[in-house]
Amino acid sequence: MNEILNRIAQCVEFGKINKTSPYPPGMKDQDGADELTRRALESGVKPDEILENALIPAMANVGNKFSKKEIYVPQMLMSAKAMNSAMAHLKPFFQSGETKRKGKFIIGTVSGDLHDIGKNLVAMMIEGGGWEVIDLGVDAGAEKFLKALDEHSDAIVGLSALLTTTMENMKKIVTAIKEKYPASKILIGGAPVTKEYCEKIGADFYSPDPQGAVNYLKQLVS
Ligand code: B1M
Repeated sequence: MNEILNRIAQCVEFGKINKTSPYPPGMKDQDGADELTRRALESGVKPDEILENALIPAMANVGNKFSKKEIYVPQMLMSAKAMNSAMAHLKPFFQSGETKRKGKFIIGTVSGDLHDIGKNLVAMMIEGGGWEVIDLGVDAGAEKFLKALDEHSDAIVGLSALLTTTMENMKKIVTAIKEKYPASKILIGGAPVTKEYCEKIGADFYSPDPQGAVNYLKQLVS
């Protein structure tokens, strides 16, 4: 069992989606995360074992390498695609409730802002960390976040902003959420955002990168 889990982890870490995928060149013609995950499930490996012992550690490595600038956005996106191809096989088990997730995470890019590449990376890393992600997309205002919280009041919230102008909308969203859900935890990030700004607007945590976001969520449930 360990061998197949190691192989899935390697596919995710190095971005090997499936057998026909030409990337990375060193893994050409080999099975990818897609085929190996299907085979692991067929041979009786449990979905949460695949998540905990292959996908999560692989994505943690990806996050750490990205934080240390050992890999860049394109490699991270390939890892995300490989992880998604594995997750497609696991999702039915999670959705049926047969396998438990660590919790729920609502994420969106704030009102007026259409940048979603960073937000998607954070969402993908958190999903890879074993959380259910509710992605509100881009241009999401307070109303949208509150509606999602009405449905998932135990969820942790993440806000992303890439513009100095739209960053100001984080304050409105944080204020509205804290007013209705004072116990909620809000994590913020995005290129112009800082720890000082996070403290100023009353958000709970600032992370400059996806791995920091994963670590924060992990620490909240440990
Ligand atoms: Co725009 N854009 N853009 N843009 N764009 C920037 C952000 C800009 C810095 C370019 C520049 O002028 N040098 C500038 C902002 C200036 C400022 O406000 N200080 C800018 C501008 C001005 C604009 C427009 C206003 C341009 C115009 O129309 N005149 C316009 C605004 C549209 C709008 O949003 N309303 C605009 C439009 C666009 C495109 C649509 C063309 C496109 C977005 C496509 C898309 O996202 N689907 C785009 C792009 C691609 C960029 C740049 C080139 C790249 C952004 C990106 O994806 N980076 C950007 C310049 C640059 O950064 N070099 C730029 C890669 C991504 C992985 O990084 O998003 O920072 P990032 O995410 C990081 C971290 O910040 C963190 O983790 C990620 C991974 O490390 N992170 C979080 C992000 N969210 C997080 C949340 C967390 C935790 C961590 O917790 C919840």
